[in-house]
Amino acid sequence: MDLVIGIPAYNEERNIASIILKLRKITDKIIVCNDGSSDMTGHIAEELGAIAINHPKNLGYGASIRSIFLKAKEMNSDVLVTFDADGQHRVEDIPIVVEPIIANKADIVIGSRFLKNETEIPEYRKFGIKMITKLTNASINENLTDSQSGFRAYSKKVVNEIVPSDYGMGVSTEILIKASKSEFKIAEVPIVILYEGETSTHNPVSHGASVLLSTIKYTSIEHPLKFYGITALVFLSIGLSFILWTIQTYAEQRELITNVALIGIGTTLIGVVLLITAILLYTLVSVVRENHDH
Ligand SMILES: Nc1nc2c(ncn2[C@@H]2O[C@H](COP(=O)(O)OP(=O)(O)OP(=O)(O)O)[C@@H](O)[C@H]2O)c(=O)[nH]1
Ligand SMILES: [Mg+2]
Repeated sequence: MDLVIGIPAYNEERNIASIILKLRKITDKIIVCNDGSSDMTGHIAEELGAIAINHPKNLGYGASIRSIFLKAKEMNSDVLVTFDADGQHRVEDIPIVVEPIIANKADIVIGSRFLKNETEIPEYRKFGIKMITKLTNASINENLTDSQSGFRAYSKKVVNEIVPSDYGMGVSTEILIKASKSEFKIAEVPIVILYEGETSTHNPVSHGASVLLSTIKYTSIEHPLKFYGITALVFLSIGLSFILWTIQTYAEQRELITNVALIGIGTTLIGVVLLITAILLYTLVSVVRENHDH
């Protein structure tokens, strides 16, 4: 079996050397996508014999996953494993993540951080990842525990067919949605995530918010009528009941409660905008899909 390992790396000079040296015991096909680092990441990767892709500037995690996918496709390997550069993933977990692909049981295998109890992820991160995973599950009809893990294995079929396009952390969800559309089988296996010292590249709040937003983007575009339509109906019914309340009190007491009226009008307007969005998006998505199929 021909295995290639892809590492997205941004300013990881502290960890990248030891990771490459450990991975070389498993395969000599190691792609490091150095995403415009301002440190020695790229040099170290090249010196240690990794296949280095250098982005001229920092484009984002997803852009690196895209570059890694394209390179792996060109190399025509049997399995692609994506592995973080910050030292949080264990090299000894790689065979576990690869196994279901070799056994032909899955096309994508996610190394889940939530299937073993010994993981020590901070509570706020757990909460965010679980919420985003729930949203992703609802959209692709799966029952995953960790849609955001960067430790994954992909079969040759997946690498040949899927071209990731999200430049940010939203790429994890994007790939799953595309995989689900192509009816690829997604499996999960337990991995251990290490939290030792400072490993995060991004501020957790902005990181969480941007992943949440892109997840909403991907899932809402799949079902625009459901997503925006239901929200619109909620706003409209609240808005209209406030307006009715205003009319009723006016009829009974000849008195206008301005606050209630304003809330009513405001909420109704938001509802109308959402309803229009739902219809527009639904039409747009249908037209695009039709053109796509022909
Ligand atoms: N190419 C690229 N890689 C990045 C970027 N930001 C982070 N990474 C890499 O993506 C991997 C995961 O990044 P982290 O910031 O640790 O994200 P995380 O593991 O989801 O979050 P933590 O739980 O805080 O560690 C590491 O290998 C980083 O080097 C970026 O802007 N570009
Ligand atoms: Mg990390």
